[in-house]
Amino acid sequence: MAHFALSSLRCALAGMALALASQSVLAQPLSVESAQVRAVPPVSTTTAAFMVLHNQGDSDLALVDAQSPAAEITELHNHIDVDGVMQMRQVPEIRVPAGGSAKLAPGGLHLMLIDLVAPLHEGDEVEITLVLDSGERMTLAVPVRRIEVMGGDMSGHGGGHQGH
Ligand SMILES: [Cu+2]
Repeated sequence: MAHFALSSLRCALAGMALALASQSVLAQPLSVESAQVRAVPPVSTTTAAFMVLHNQGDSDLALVDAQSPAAEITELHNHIDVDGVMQMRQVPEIRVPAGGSAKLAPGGLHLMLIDLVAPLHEGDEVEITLVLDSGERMTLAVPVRRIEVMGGDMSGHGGGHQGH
């Protein structure tokens, strides 16, 4: 009996190891298009990153966090209309429906890079890691580009980040 119990325990452990191994080789359901970071003057300590997220998977996914060595803080943001004034708000996640996409663009959803560790120059590449609700991560090398702003400048950003 003791022998039987031991071998079934081994079997369970082997099964667990197999499950972990197969999880780590799952194909990434997310692909990223047109990623770019806005070039800002050297005096600016914040900037934004834009991209289009495509979900080729069968189930909805969500971007829940982003990290970059180029900034002390990276947040997920959206612009909302408050009494006719566009304001930036931090959002807990950016959902990407199965078979669909989410567009991060000026005036809407974006990744906010706060407290840049060094000035960004046009043509530089910024490393950004996207963290999904599944725990999967995807690291991108995102080019810094000059991006025209629709509807005013980024002056709303300063007031939106009190406490940093
Ligand atoms: Cu922002």
